[in-house]
Amino acid sequence: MTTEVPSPVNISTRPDHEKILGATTLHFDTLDSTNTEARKLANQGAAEGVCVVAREQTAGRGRLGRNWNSPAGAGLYLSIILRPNASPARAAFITLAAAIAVAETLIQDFHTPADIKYPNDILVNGKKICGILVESSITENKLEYAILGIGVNIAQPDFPDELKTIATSLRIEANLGITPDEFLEPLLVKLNHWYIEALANPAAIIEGWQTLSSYARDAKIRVISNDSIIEGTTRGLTASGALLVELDDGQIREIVSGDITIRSLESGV
Ligand code: BT5
Repeated sequence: MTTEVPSPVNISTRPDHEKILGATTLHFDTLDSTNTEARKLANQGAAEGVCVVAREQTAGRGRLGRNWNSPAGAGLYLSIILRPNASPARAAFITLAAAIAVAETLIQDFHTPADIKYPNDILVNGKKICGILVESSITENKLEYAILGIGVNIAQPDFPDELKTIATSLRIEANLGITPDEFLEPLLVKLNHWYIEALANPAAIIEGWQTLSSYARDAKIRVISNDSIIEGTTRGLTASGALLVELDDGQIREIVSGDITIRSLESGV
């Protein structure tokens, strides 16, 4: 029995790109998940910065195996291999750095008001336009590699019923007729910048994230995790990237990204 191995339809290189991320980009037509493909390449020794892009994903995923809706040509689906010389704890900064890069691209390059919800959602007008999934490979307490997966809704005119009230796209919000590839270029520039900051100057990530997120400070939220629900008011990020929440009785809790869902008690988003 032979199994079909997907192969890229195009490989673009940016030789004059002084930066690392996306210096080589493999473009696929259909993949199950760009994160799975990037992980396979990383296990085969692919270099830091190799970027995998698919026009369509048949099994795009979010955290804990949740589904990421990935119709052909409508969204940007990309995964980048990262090999930071850093401790596993630094992976949290990669998620925060990527969120800043996506939000800045929406705001600066496409004039679309973007907000960041801890830990991994980018929202426009209260609906999710982008999700980020960082999957790490850790050996002997060292980060061997991390796969940074980003899905951005670009050209969807609408969404399936189950996503209609929570998802949006650049086309819906800004009425822009751009393609996923046109979003990729400015995004890579910002990802390069913020990835370098995540490794060299994490305080800049904390600062940048807090500036862009309306959830960072004084937001009344509910935090839902596997075993508990708490409500309180946000009090910024710690130096290690956890979200501080003050409960009604004045106690302060540190929320670490993991599998949590946050809802605003004011807007419900
Ligand atoms: C995420 O998970 O938000 C991370 C999504 C990462 C997707 C990228 S695409 C490229 C790369 N390859 C992959 O296979 N994945 C990454 P989470 O926080 O668990 O949110 C998932 C939830 O978002 C789902 O349960 C739905 O409720 C919702 N959702 C699914 N598809 C969506 C879409 N296209 N737009 C907005 N929301 C969506």
